[in-house]
Amino acid sequence: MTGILLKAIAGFYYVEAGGNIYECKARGIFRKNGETPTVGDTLEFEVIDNLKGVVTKIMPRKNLLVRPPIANVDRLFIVSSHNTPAPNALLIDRLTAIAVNNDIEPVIVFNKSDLGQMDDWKRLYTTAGFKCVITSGVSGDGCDEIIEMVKGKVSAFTGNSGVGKSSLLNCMFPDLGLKTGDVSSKLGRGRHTTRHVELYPVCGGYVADTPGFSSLDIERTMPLKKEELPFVFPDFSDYLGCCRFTSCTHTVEKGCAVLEAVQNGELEKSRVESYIAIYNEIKDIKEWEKR
Ligand SMILES: Nc1nc2c(ncn2[C@@H]2O[C@H](COP(=O)(O)OP(=O)(O)O)[C@@H](O)[C@H]2O)c(=O)[nH]1
Ligand SMILES: [Mg+2]
Ligand SMILES: [Zn+2]
Repeated sequence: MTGILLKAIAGFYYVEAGGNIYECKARGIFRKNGETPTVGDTLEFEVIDNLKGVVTKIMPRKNLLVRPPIANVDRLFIVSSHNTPAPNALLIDRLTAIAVNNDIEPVIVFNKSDLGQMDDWKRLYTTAGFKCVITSGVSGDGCDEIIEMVKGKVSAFTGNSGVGKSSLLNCMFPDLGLKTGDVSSKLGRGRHTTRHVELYPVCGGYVADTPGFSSLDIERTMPLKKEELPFVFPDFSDYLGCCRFTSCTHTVEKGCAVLEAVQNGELEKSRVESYIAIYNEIKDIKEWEKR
């Protein structure tokens, strides 16, 4: 049998196949290989008794995000909110870069529309070529649009604590009953640091509510080469190859087509600022590791 891994708890793997959930153990070979079945994996397993089984094989992955660990993601919903906390362009830009680098389609969500308008944010990222949705987990604004995008796909929801990821998922799929809360509460702090990830089957697709990626996790576990960075900014593509120097890093150079596009108002300044910030971090990590 083959199925999709929904959650892994204490050595048990819960695999969905044909509408059933099988509680599986993994064969020792995985430990020897250094392979770990990861939520989102397609697994081959043998049924040993009713709804119990043994995982025998991990099918090849389309992609693998490391922290939180989740495999085979089709769409990454990058959630920000009107306030508490307000959108952070650098974080959004990091997450879109990770998504593009992993062959995942990013969708940028601006939540809590009941608290104020976020049209400028939506315009910025729509212009940069990304799908954007304005939502509210309170009024239900934009939820239909997201439900359409979730159908038949594996989707992960990420973004800072408190932006309303769990509330939004509950609003769309009330059966999930995810915990939501006040970020500043004591309980909230502990809960948001968890790395537990679970996939929930919803309308022919699967969604995961993630605790979010910290920027440290991104730098350490999903390294991007600085040479590859321009290519995970899809809005830069028209300008790449048009700079005066073929070795242009698009950070400080004279005759840089990317920097000129910012001057001309063709490229969003904040996008290029994020690019430069990430470029400099990557460069520094590389140098630090060489020592
Ligand atoms: N006004 C408003 N508050 C929201 C909305 N979505 C979530 N919240 C509140 O924001 C806080 C954090 O929500 P939660 O779903 O736990 O955020 P998460 O950490 O991203 O999962 C809670 O107090 C929610 O009630 C929304 O669309 N509008
Ligand atoms: Mg949450
Ligand atoms: Zn350049």
